[in-house]
Amino acid sequence: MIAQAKEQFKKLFHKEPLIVSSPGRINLIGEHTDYNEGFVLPAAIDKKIIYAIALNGTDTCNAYALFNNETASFSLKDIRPGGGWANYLKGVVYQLQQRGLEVKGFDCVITGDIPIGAGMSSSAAVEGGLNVALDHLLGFDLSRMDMAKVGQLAEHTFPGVKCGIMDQFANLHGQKDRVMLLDCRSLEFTYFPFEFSKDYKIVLVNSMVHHSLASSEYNVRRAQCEEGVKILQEFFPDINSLRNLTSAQVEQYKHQLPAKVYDRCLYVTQENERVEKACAHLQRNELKEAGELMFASHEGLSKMYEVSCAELDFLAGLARNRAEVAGARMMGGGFGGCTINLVKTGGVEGFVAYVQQEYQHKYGKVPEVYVTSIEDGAKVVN
Ligand code: GAF
Repeated sequence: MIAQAKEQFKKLFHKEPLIVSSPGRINLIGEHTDYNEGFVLPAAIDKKIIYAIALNGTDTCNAYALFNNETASFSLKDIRPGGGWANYLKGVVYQLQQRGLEVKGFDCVITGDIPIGAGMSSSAAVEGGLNVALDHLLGFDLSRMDMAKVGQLAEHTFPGVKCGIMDQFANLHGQKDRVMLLDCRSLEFTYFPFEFSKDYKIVLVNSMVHHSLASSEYNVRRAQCEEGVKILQEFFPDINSLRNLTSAQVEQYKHQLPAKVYDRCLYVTQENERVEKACAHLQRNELKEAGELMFASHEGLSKMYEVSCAELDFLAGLARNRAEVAGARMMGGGFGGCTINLVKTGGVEGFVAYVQQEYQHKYGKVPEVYVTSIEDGAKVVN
């Protein structure tokens, strides 16, 4: 991919580019908790976006996407939302400008192998890659967390998804063979080794359903959580997010909340509790116990948070039947995309064959499967 991006860049722009590699992410557990100031357990992976990029001495940014052979250009003086994948570039540039940083015109070629709309956060990879590239080329000296905040705000203001910080954080802080526990309230995080990687593989199964509802319903879920907090503030005046509550406290006030809002709040508080328990199990190498929490997470996402779909439920159900799978659940924002499965190394082949056969039988299409490894975050490669 790097060679391809370089070659195309030279062909179009006749100079040597800087190369930046920017990964997608997985999340073991802790879904829809980040914008509720809760906990997440993500890692950067081997699927990535590649940038070949150089400054061009003008006020214009030119981009060429190798994955669909589309070009996009925009002026630094007049950045407005719109334009598919280019929206993410514009959002980053705009947010850097909002911080008072002087962005200069650039040319770039983008390619990658993160499947779009599969819940592996290709958008955060596009944002993070540009952040890292511009930081390097223009010497902004932003911290990785600041870059993550730029990407998150870009997403809020340009595509209009009111996302949390998990995806941008994971893309920019990933380390090889380490998962990260992020506290989305304090933004403190710890790395711990993915010790079980010898015995278990992270297998992503793509439902091949593209999440068209994702951005609108995502924002609805966020608003419902905020509504819940507002109502519960009457009983807990000090709270400002669901992170401040336990699931028992939410249950206690069930009748004060509209039914859907109650379900959303209960799911989030339970999921936060699951992340903490899962971490303890993973650190003791208790994969079965951690895996059970993943299945429970899926159940909550499907029934209470209502961000799954029939195909993802089917895939999680298939995994449930298999002895080689410790745990599985839908991953990311939902309404399509992948399930994440923790599968015994020796059982991967059998599991993949079983899932592909059953899924094809039911839905008439073969799911793509990615056996992933955990890798470094976004970085300059040359
Ligand atoms: C999407 C968002 F971008 C993340 O911030 C997170 O909320 C996730 O959905 C759900 O956990 O990937």
